[in-house]
Amino acid sequence: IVGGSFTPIESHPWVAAIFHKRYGFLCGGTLISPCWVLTAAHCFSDGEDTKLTHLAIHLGKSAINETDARSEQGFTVEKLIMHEKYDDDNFNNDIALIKLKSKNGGCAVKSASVRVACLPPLHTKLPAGFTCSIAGFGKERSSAFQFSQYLKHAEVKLMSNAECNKELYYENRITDNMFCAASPDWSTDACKGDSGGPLVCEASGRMFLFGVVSWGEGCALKNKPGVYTEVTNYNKWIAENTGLSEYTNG
Ligand code: 4AZ
Repeated sequence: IVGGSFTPIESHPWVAAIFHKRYGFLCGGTLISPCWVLTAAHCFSDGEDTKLTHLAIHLGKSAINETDARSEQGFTVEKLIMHEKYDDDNFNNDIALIKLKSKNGGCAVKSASVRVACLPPLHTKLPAGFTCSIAGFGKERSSAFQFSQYLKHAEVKLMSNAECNKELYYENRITDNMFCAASPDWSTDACKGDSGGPLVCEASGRMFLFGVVSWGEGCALKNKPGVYTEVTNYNKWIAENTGLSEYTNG
């Protein structure tokens, strides 16, 4: 995250950190039920080549290079489901599900640092200008060599797709499965490593997962908003693939 501020995991307890056992930190994710993490498909764009045994998922983590045994819960991956229509060329349908597996057979246990995020009610559309929050361990500047040592969060404002598809911004590259968000002074944005992580918005006193960090040109560049996967388009896909009976828990 460029700009914004450091935040304890307790403020974003649904944040998951996805690691590759060889390459280190890979992507963010969001815990949407005790056994399932929602993330971005492009994190695994080598597709079948991502060996599930190479992945590790950590919940309750505030620092990328430190393990806090009191707050953390670690998992391996039982299943990785990439959206069958994910398009590597334009990042359309950039969404994937991870089923967690632990040694004792259980999944995530609710605590102050581990909690699920709500999926928004079907077809909820928030207005342009609405303020939402992003969180992740991504780079603090595009030029940084390393990811952020600590979890960060920042506020961004939603943009309409009509606006974001203008020539000044992304000239018709924003599909109906994406939306844009940015800070009005272009000082704050998601960056490399924040991919897969949450954009949550408060509605009726609760935080709902509306977006998955997907792509953008650079980070915090003028007229180049962050682009997010539109989670409300996937309630049915999520329900079918997780077997969670409800389309929404909102
Ligand atoms: C990335 O490379 C990335 N500014 C993610 C988000 C954004 C840019 C790049 C948005 O994972």
